[in-house]
Amino acid sequence: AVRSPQKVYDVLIVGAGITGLYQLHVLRQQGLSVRVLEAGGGIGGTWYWNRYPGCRLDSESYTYQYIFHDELLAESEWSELFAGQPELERYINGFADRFDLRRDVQLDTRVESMTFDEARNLWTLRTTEGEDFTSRFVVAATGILSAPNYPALPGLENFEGEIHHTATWPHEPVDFAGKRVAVIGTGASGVQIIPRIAETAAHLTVFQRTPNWAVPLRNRPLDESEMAEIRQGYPALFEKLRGSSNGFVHDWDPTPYAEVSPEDRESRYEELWSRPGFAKWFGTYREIATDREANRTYSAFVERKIRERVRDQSVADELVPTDHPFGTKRVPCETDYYETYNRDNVTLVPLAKNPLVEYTRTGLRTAEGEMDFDIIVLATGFDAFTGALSRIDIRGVGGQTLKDKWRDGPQTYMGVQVAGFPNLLINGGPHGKGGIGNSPRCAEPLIWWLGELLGYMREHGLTRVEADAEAEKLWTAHVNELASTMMSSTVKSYSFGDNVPGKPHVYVAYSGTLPDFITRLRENVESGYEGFSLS
Ligand code: NA7
Repeated sequence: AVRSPQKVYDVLIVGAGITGLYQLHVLRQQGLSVRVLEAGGGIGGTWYWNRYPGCRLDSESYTYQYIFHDELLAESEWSELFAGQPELERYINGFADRFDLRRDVQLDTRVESMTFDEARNLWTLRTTEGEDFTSRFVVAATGILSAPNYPALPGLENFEGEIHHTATWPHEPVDFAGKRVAVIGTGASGVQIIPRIAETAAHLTVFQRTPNWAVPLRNRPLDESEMAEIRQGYPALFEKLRGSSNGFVHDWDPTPYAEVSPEDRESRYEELWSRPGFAKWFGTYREIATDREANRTYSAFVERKIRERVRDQSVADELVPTDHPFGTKRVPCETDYYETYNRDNVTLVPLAKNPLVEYTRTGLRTAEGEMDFDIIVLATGFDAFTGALSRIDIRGVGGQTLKDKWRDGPQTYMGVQVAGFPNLLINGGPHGKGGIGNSPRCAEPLIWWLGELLGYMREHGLTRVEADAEAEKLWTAHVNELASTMMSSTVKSYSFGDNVPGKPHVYVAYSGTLPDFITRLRENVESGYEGFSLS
């Protein structure tokens, strides 16, 4: 085919989610030519794709919004303490309109490959439609939980009913009324959608591979006077978030666990339990995350709370996790989740006892026999941290693919670059802080750093940045060493790749704290980008 000469952008950003859009704004303000390529039919990333009933934040709404613009903050209105997907999607669209971002975003454009031209220091991105885009730099804002994970269950082509993954939910509402519905998966998405489906379905069958320690979200509406009060407190709040481990308003209680009497401990647990959101996770004694004995008392407390809510204790037996201590996997927040199992129209199937075998024409076959369903919902999560990038055919120096380089686990420098892949910059992938915890809070420091770096390179006429192999080796070792000390390193989770068949058991997240990461980035700028070769 004849191709017209390519416009060369300064930067192509892949992904128009919360991170990519703000990155666009920052880089464009520096006068760089930027284009955002977005696979979705709309902007918003997570809040565009995950449109399933019950989808909402587990971070307090006002801690999650963009915080860099005073006017935007002065106008901020949140209808609920934990906003639902529709409100978040509206918010992100409002943000894009306000800063006129849409003109530089191309929707329905999925990047299939990225190829680095060593002679010219340029990347060419090809879309699934065969369109090419060329740029000096690429920022991958592709998200840490964006590549859907499907069960490796045969026979999908035979199933004649409706089937939906929570992360690719259709725009037309799915009508569960009077239907026989299956949900596979009981992670953060599963516990949100399960109670909502149960409200109207004729029958809901939940297939659970591993139970989770879900805690009550305690969502509620926010009225104008409370919002006004919240706005008053913004400067102090944002300072607090920047100083917290993961950008949450809740942070560990440093009181030494051993100094608290069992009675005081118990009343502290009760007090935390009455509070909204992650207070029940990150508001506990720090040692609950590090010390098995401390953890045991809290896990026992949460177990009691679960059992109080489930009428049939043999069902409760299945719902209480036995494979992992509280907090060693992502703790889902729920509303009416456990009560859902008291309903006559809901059945829990523990897969350890009755594994799934295949899809059939009319439903699912388990070891015990066939079950018919009108609708199957896959709440089976994501190929986390690495999936979004390893699903793109990314070719760096010498034609090496990123997928190959990461075959035995990711290698990065600060999560932002990979040796052998110059000018490719990642915000929200393995080993970095971007997208972790309270996502916008944790992505912002890297958005800032990338702005500094690209501004600096332009000022100095530099066209190539690449992480040093040695820096990458040290950072990768640092990430793995931090991870090895955590209690969660003994547990199977998506942070170690365990949920995806064939993925190596290697830590793919990053467990350093937000303030530490911010300090590193600052020092990195001051040092003239130590660990990176600029030319
Ligand atoms: P999660 O948290 O990864 O949960 C996925 C769930 O699906 C989890 O219960 C998995 O069990 C289960 N799963 C995955 N594959 C299968 C197969 N093949 N068979 C049966 N069950 C399976 O994803 P979510 O979407 O809920 O949440 C992801 C993040 O999004 C969350 O952390 C929030 O930050 C937002 P497993 O535990 O792996 O045994």
